[in-house]
Amino acid sequence: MRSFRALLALLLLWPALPAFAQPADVNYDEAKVPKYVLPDPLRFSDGRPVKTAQQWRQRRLEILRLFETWMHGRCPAPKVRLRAQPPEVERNALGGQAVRKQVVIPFSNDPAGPRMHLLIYLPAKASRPVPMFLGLNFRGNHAVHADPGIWLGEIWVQDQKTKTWKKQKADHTTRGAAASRWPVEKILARGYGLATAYYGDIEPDFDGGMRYGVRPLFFRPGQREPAPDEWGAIGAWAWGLSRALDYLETDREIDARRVAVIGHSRLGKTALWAAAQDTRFAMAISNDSGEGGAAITRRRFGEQIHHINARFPHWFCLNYRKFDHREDDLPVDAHMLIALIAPRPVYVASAEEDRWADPRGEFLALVHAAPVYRLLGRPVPDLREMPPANKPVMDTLGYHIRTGKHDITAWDWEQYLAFADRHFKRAGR
Ligand code: GTR
Repeated sequence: MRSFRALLALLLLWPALPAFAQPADVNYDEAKVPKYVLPDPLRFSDGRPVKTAQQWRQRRLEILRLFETWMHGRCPAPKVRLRAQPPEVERNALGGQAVRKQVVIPFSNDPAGPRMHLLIYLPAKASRPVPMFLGLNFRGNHAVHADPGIWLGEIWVQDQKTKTWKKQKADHTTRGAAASRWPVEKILARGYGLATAYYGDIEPDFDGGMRYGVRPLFFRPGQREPAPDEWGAIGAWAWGLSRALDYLETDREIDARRVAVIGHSRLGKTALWAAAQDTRFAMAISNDSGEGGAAITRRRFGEQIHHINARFPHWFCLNYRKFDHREDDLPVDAHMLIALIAPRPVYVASAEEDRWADPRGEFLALVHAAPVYRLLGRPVPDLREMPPANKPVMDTLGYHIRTGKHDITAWDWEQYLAFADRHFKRAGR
């Protein structure tokens, strides 16, 4: 009886509980954020100022190396183009509204090795190549939409008792389970396509999951773990996004020069890193990406480096652990990650109740990336004040803070569609 009551209390409390036990040393008091000095993106490491677009191109490479060395690790350059299998195409999907394509992209010749399953929806009535949103998903392609034609793939699940992970066929009852995060019909009606893949296809998201993913495919003979400056899981997922883009480039119905890479939370960190490295991505959208994504690391508010490295030791490169409790020594910060994407448009979004991700820190990264956009002659919105809730600001940079929780919602997508319209649908395109 007592345990029944406890269970009832837990169920009633459930919506109010944070998604995980918050560490005791987390700061949510703005007055306790210590003063910090950000590295200047417009100054070379040797102190010389960056005054021209030409100089910025050199400085950009310097910053990219710093992110590779200290935070995300180096990703291997693709030596060979992966050979995708011929896609399965359904021209009458979603009641005639969409063309659906599904394609298997093996990452090696080993039939048991990792492979990505890319799900693509295109508007059925497009008369010319369409611009796209491309993003990884958390729960498998079948969870993105209830469409019964989506392959029911394998996903990684953790056994709650033994805490061990295994890969198993997804349960058909989870079809469409994440549909609130993927307003497919709306995206199509606005003239865009959507491409998505399950992030666990590239590397499963747990400490020790590396051996089931793509990273070991690039080890030197005898190598068992990445060098301190070699990629972590976020690097692997970002690499996977670039391989998905390789595929989109081969599809004549898609305009691969207008692909926005998008992601929520850890996959928002991934989207930013993908766009920072791969200049083929025409736009980046970071939804609630927080620490290690859009949020300024030097602000000690919400999640910090030591929290993330302790809970997710596989996400960043080994060198990143040197900065636990030492964020001021990190040679980069989030504004430089955004600056790496300049002059391409970047949209950063926060949610009011998502204090763990530090909404103000996410906004400030845009503020401090803006000088790079200005140097490159790109208009930026007025970022003097953080806008009120649910009032987006957008130009080449975009930002909003939405009321509500850590999530990606239909309202968030409305803003991303408006942002994409602004940049992808200008006259002449
Ligand atoms: C949290 C993590 C965040 C964020 C989030 C997510 O637990 O601390 O950095 O990435 O997970 O991806 O859902």
